[in-house]
Amino acid sequence: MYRLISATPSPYARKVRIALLEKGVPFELVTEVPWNADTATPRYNPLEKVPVLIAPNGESVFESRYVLEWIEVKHPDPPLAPTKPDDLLAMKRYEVIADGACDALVLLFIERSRTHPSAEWTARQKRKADGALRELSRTIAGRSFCVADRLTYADLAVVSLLGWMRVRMPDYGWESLYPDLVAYTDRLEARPSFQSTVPTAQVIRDKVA
Ligand SMILES: N[C@@H](CCC(=O)N[C@@H](CS)C(=O)NCC(=O)O)C(=O)O
Repeated sequence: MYRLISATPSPYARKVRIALLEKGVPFELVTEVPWNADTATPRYNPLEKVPVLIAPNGESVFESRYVLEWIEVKHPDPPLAPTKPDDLLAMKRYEVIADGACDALVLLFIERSRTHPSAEWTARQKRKADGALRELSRTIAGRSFCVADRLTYADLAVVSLLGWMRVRMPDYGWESLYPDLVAYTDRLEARPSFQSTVPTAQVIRDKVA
């Protein structure tokens, strides 16, 4: 049986959880708080981040986009990547934007936890997230799926980003700016694999910044 080292709010881990559920691959969910000093995460990933997928033979696979590629190779059915080359590239572009926005927002989230957050750093990361959301709205508005009229890793990435924002940054204001993104993400959030992985906050006990 697979084991997935995950964190309840993690947008990166959520993509992997949804992919395994959509493909009907059984796994044991191991929940960690990767920011805490006593997390087991470094035992499985030298980069000390979740998600980490541990295969039945003990192999550990980390870095969410690589984990998804790995799953797609090992468990191709049902496919979550398009076959047409241009659709594949379009899917990857969405993943880059959504994961990049997550990266900026996680930095912003950590910065907010400092006693004296840097206004410059905060503005820099927010600018990136704002730009990503603008681009996602421009390209997704009115669509049911990002590419190829069916569920792909692009949708997993975009919905995981927006779901994380709802939990960790409820004051961000993207929902009033981008009603098209709300309609898109709410439709997908109704799928069982998305419903059973809705993010929840975790308390980070230790000082990390
Ligand atoms: N690029 C990584 C990002 C993963 C990531 O940043 N995970 C966060 C949780 S949401 C984490 O484990 N952070 C702990 C740390 O950076 O020390 C991926 O896609 O897997």
